[in-house]
Amino acid sequence: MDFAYDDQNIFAKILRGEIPNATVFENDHALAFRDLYPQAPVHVLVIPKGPYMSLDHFARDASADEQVGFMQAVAEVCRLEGVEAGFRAVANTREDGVQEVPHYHLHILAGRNLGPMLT
Ligand code: DGP
Repeated sequence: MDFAYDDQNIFAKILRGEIPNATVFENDHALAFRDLYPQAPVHVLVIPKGPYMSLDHFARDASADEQVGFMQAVAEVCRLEGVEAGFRAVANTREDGVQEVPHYHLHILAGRNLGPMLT
């Protein structure tokens, strides 16, 4: 699998500070910010700071520190957003997964019953 990364994608621009975002949490390896088009009362995107285009790219090539830092950011988002009743984590991937932005991001959705996963 060739994971070509396009550094002109919108989330790369957010990471470079070229586009504003509503930050929820940030650490050395990840940034979490609110989705511009929320589909639930809580809709946060967690992205790695490194140039990874998808979940499988990140899982294959990111260092252990990057992967731990990313998951710690997920845990912090859950804590800060108070998702005791539950949440859904989604990583849309490439064409069939209908991924719009080619920088790996995990959607964290919560705050209402999200219904069945597949439609
Ligand atoms: P997807 O690639 O299909 O998993 O979803 C991309 C998500 O990114 C979508 O829910 C809308 C969100 N989004 C797109 N552009 C921006 C932006 O400029 N800022 C923020 N905060 N979210 C964005």
